[in-house]
Amino acid sequence: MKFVDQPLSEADSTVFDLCRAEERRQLEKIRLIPSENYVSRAVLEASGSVFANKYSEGYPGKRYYEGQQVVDPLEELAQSRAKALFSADHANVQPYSGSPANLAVYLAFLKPGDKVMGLALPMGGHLTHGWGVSITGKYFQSIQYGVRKDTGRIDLDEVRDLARKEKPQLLWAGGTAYSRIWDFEAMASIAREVGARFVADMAHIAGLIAGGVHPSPVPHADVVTTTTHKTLRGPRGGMILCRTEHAQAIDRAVFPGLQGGPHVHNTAALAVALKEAALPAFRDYAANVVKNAQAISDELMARGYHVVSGGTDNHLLLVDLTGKNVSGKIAARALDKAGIELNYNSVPYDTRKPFDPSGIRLGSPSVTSRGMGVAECKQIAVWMDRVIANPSDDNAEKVLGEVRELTGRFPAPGLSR
Ligand code: DSN
Repeated sequence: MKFVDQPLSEADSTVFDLCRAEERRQLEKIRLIPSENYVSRAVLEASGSVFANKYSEGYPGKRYYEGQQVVDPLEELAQSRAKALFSADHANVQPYSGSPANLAVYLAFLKPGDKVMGLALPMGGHLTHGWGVSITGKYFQSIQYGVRKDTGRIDLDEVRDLARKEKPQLLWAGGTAYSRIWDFEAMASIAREVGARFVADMAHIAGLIAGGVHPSPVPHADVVTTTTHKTLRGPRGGMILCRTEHAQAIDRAVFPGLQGGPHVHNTAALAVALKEAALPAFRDYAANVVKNAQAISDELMARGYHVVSGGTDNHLLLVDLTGKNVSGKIAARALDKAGIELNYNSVPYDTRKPFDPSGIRLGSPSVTSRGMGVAECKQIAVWMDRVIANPSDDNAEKVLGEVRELTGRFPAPGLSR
């Protein structure tokens, strides 16, 4: 059985070459998708560790498989680091990602047909906060709040009025394309007033909260869900934090309610990422993420772009290209050819379809992980403007040369040159 000992390059040169090609792509591009990042070499190494071989259904000290002598302390370590980092009573580190983490909350607290309220997807929310095409909008009655047309921001008076009228049993805060600070305390008070549980999905901003540059929902929410791979800069995965009173319901909902065995190699990588996020350097990282996103936003606005809500308080911005006479998709594709990777996105009150919307969404977590600063981010906005003004292949090609020169000067964590 010689093949089991071969390195990837020999065992499967096709996949090896694809891995190298993706590594090169991630090195050469300016990666601006706000839900992505570069994990450290240590996180990458733990993700590919022998824990991938292990089944561990259950929780530490109560498993359905033997051989948990090493896995139990590992999971306890990840739990205790998560609790310490976010000052939470309880942490479940098993969700496979953000959507399963959110589904576990539904399973813990609701029955099909119960009423939930969340920020609508086209207004910057997430599918699993009750959007119609998601199971959360199909199996539950869903009420959706939005952002104001004139400000692009959530209006808490509108949220309160809607909650009083509809009386949801679960109220979500959090989103995927909302660039302003959430008032978690006010959202919690609305939930309390109408008798709803308050759940904050901090997936996008978990790293900003860990780094102390954004307010934490933990003191205010019954439950906090998150992915672990966005600004938090951990492996692909999910996590749930909650008050002690909800710990049992949440744990049961994750396993056996929704999932089987946790992905223990991800638990290992998460433990490493949580250690990294508690370091003083991570506070600088989080502060720089915000500064960099604001630098891109300011430069784009100075060049006549409509940034939704007039700017950003966090790591991302949403740009409405309606006034630029180019769709989000055409702009995103041209920018990709120029080595600038982001995603097309609906903007609030978009008149175009989600698959060909008016906006683009971008953010600073990845470029900040490479050590780029305000000067580089302003330059990125200048290149974006050049490409959007003329999305031809020839023009994109010219910008690509300059982009490569910049990325060549900034090594990426975890990647070899
Ligand atoms: N798909 C993620 C994002 O890009 O924001 C949210 O789950």
